[in-house]
Amino acid sequence: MSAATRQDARHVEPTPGPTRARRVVRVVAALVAVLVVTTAAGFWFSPIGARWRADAAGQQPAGGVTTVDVVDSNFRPASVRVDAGDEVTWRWSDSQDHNVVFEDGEASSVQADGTWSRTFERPGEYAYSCTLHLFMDGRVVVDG
Ligand SMILES: [Cu+2]
Repeated sequence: MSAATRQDARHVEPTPGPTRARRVVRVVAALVAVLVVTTAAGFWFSPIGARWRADAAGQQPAGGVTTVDVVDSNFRPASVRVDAGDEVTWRWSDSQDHNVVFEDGEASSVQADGTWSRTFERPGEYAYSCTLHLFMDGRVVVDG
């Protein structure tokens, strides 16, 4: 009985090498996961994260608004809903230069003041951003 137990113990006894390595890998993986989560959370709640959270894609478009303010490195409101044929005007009021560049190629110049307008003839969703600050983005939803 005791011999059998000793033999079982010998069989069950894991080789220390791989088990230890596996444990180290597991601990490192856990630490990396914690690091990734805390970094992501830190970013999410940082001022830049707040801008990302405020991004156009996550916002309900403001209806009946045809003037977008370019202020404090933001488009306000970042998302607007207009009717086909409407003209939307961007009004700069910032100490930094910005532009409005649409995915379809329509673009304002780089400017710190003044205005730029675009008329939207066709229904659809038009995404744009400031190419100098890629976190600045917006969209125009055009109803038919
Ligand atoms: Cu900008």
